[in-house]
Amino acid sequence: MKNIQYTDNAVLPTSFIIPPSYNPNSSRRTRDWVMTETLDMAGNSLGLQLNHKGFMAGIDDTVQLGSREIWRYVNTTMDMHPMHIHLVAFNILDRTPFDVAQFKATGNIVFTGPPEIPPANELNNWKDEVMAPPGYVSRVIAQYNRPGKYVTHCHILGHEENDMMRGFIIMPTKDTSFGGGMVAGETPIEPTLTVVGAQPFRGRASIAYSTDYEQHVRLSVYNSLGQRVKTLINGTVAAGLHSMSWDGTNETGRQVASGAYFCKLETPGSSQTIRTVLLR
Ligand SMILES: [Cu+2]
Repeated sequence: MKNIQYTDNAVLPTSFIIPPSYNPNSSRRTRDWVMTETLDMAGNSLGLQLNHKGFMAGIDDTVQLGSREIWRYVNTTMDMHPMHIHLVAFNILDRTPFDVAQFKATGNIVFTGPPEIPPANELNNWKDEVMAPPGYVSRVIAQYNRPGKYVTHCHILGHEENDMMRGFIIMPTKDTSFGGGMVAGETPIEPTLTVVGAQPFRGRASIAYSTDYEQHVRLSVYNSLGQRVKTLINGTVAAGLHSMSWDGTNETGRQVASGAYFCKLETPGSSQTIRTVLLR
């Protein structure tokens, strides 16, 4: 066996960039997940449910692609449940105690104390799981950018299997009841641009960007001399995640040379450039 020696030149970053949190006022709707547990006469659990249904009971919840929602986990059970939303990053807003007996009797949420602000490790941060304590309404806010079928569930295996898991669908809808677009006072989170896949690329580069709201975007490719090689899109796009591909050709369809290229995403309020390298 060969004795390999090397020097590790890696340097720890002095700080991390944490993307800004969502403004709660930008939520288009609030969706409740009522968490219940059924017990037998001896107090043994017969199962746990979300909105009084199990996983196999079909899907009731459709979330508009690109929209933001506040989700409330309303925990009427005796236990803490770590609630997960699959493939969605959210901010934890707060947890508020409520009268469980009253809720069970009338269906009304009556709060019994002020909202409790999350501890520092949960505040202004990105999570995919929230601890939902018993007798509390736990609120999270997320933007639903990836179309498809997903689940929200308790992350304790014995709970999710018995039956604390529900599906939901993220898809474009014609729902305009929330007005669409931005809410007054909301600071827009500018679009983010990424090149997907291996770098340097051969053949086709996949470029993805997301926008918070419907707006005009221009996505172009420039060469290292600053000349525009190709415009990939120049028009109005809907809120959500979009992906485009660049096949290494210019406006006339000719293959361009190997080398570094710059993808530039421009909106009325922002401009962002990332580098990509084409190999022939
Ligand atoms: Cu649980």
